[in-house]
Amino acid sequence: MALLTVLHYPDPRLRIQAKPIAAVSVETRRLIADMLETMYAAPGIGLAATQVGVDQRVIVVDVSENNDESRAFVNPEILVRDGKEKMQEGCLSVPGVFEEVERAEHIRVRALDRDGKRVEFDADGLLAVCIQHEIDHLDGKLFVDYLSELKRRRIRKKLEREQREEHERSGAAAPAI
Ligand code: GNR
Ligand code: NI
Repeated sequence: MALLTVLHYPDPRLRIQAKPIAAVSVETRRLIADMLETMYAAPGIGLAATQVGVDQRVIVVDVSENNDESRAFVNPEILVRDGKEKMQEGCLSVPGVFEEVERAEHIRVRALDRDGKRVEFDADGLLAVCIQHEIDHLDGKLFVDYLSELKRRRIRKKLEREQREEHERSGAAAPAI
């Protein structure tokens, strides 16, 4: 297993539309294992392949208390959306930012599991929010896209500054003035 690097907003790779997986393979299962390790280490309750620079439609989630209910979905699709719910969201690709987002309260999901078996199920609460957040990543969408332009711009500036400072701290040559 391996820890993967999580891309941070506004990295343009977070805007790539991920491609469906033709068949769940041993490589897919390796990606899932690495994504789960990365998600638990972060720690987070979900992770999309887009966030680790892989343009394939794979997500992992675990919304359990004890981090012992990992789920992986390949080519996930939302078949039905019902009701509305506001929840405070965060994102490993937008560190330190937490904002309310409105999403469907209940969803019906179709996907392949890590064995390539077709699954279909209903989700609500945190699981429904998390799955919608992860599928958005596969479509190049981030939770900050639901905020006002002003808020998003502030968040982008803050993260750009943090990434610049991190780059300087990690020993990059100072620009000659
Ligand atoms: O760890 C995460 N927590 C979270 C909280 C509320 C709504 C969505 C999430 S997903 C996030 C991990 C992440 O960035 N997944 O893409
Ligand atoms: Ni996220």
